[in-house]
Amino acid sequence: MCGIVGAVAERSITAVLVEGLKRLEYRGYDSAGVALLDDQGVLQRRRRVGKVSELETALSSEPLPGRLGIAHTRWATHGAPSERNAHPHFSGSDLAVVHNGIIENHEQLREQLKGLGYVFSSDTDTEVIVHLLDHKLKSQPDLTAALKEAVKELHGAYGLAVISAKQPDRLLAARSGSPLVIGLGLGENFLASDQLALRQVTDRFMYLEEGDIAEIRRDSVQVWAADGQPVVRETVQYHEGAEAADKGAYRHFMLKEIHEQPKVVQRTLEGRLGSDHVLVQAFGPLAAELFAKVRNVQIVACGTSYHAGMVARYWLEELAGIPCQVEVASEFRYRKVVVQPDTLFVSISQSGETADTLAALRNGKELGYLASLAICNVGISSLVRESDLCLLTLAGPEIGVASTKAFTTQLVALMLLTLSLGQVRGTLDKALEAELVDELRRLPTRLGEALAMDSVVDKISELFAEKHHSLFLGRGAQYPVAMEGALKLKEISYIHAEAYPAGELKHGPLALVDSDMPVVTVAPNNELLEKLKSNLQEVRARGGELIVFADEQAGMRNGEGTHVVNMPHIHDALAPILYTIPLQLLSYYVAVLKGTDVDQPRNLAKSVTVE
Ligand code: HGA
Repeated sequence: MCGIVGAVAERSITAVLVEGLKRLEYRGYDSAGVALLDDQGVLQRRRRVGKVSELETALSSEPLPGRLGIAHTRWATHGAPSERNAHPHFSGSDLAVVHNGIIENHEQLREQLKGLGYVFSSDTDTEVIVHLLDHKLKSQPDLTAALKEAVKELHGAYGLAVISAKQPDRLLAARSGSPLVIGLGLGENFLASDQLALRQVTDRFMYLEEGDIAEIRRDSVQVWAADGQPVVRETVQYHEGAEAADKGAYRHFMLKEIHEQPKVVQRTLEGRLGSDHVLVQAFGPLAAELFAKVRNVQIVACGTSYHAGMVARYWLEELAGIPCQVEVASEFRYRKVVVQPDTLFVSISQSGETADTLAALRNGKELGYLASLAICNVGISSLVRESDLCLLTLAGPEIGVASTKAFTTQLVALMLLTLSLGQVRGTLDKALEAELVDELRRLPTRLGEALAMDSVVDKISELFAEKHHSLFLGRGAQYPVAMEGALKLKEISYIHAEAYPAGELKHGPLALVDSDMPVVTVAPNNELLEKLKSNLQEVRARGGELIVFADEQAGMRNGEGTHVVNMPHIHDALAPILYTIPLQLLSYYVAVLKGTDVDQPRNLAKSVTVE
């Protein structure tokens, strides 16, 4: 969501802050701002509505050099996106704060602070933090000590960066519920909400833990843990190629990430497959013992990750014979849940910082689940750290807001989970496991073949140019694939799209079908194909235009109002992964045709770290 960057150095760090914001812009982008201490010791800020480039333009016409500074890109939760609500927020002229997260008791604190004479200049929850800190400084003049006092009164989630003109030797950080990482330089140090923002200046990082407060000076870093005791956090050297944040020859990050799928799926499989079985140890040393006890699976996730969970439900029940429930995290976290004995709690999130999923995991831990497993793309995320087991999807940084390679690698990870559970519990036929392991090895090649249809799908996208609504249909494990296809189209082209299990069509949605309603269908060659063909006849009979992605062996032909795209043949169990590809390409090309902001669609943000 919002991005934070901070620096304390001997050189002017304005360019470092702006470059850091640009690298984080994919997470939230309604406004941006920077506060710097200039050489006269005056704290100054620039804030602009819109993208970081607006701020950059403002800074080039009115430069703002400084050696101590904080910066922010905002995705509003409290108060409209406007310049007065953009961070950094000030108290008086000496104290500045940027914040990721939500302060839940902001109304009560605002009233108290108003009573003390503070005047508010924004509608944000964040502004209470800076005035509260200023108030604490009156009785406790040391900035670090005052921050420790102030955070005790904050309820909710925060990642904070703080600077003061009166104590210009330090940059402060506080973490509770929103990630922060310190970047270690030589004679200069940095802070960010994601290490990606700092890859240009360092490859050494120190990740703050929940409840940590850090005092960052040019030549030292001191951290205190939640219990107030000094603590040393490990320094990690980061090796992932910095080029991941670059779109190379591609027009958009989304297209680049779609085309990366064969490579990242390959990477997610590496080291996890034996000759004819899945290596259960890939889930950690405790996995085999725990998996043997599993009798049920509860999956919790949001958005695209939820669709991955829905596919996994078909797999877990069909292939491994394990009952499975799947629920969106924002519902699960507030519901009274009855936990079946020996249930494995599985959370899925690209970032591992998704607020609803994290809260569901934390609640789940109180409810008596057998163990928790995170399927996640970020190894140092809260979700991974707080789960008993994890399997990382090795998709690399995903910059496009609409998730693509994170989804397919999640599916691969969930297939590995299905096969592992079936293997350990003895409910999966050994020959079938060996066959699927073989198919998984071939999957990157199959995905490459599906990607080769890029230009065919580009042509089909023209059918959507003037359309406002569409339907996506699938049966069995392809139903969640249809849901994911509809979500992608909504997210980036703003066309209303709904997904239905094809058999449900005649129970209502068929009433919507006419020549203005394209109907997209995924049709692998399985036992449901004949039934699906009948469903498609129902659509044609009402004049609906059909776009069918069908197995080359399914015998489906182009006809009037029916556009068939032949897909490479694949084992039915892996079809959901393959059929995702043309739907991603379709939404991408429709969005390009409509001229929308593909990588940063309106109203959305990457890594949803607020509730
Ligand atoms: N609540 C603050 C920060 C929002 C945020 O972290 N978004 O991801 C605001 O609305 O400014």
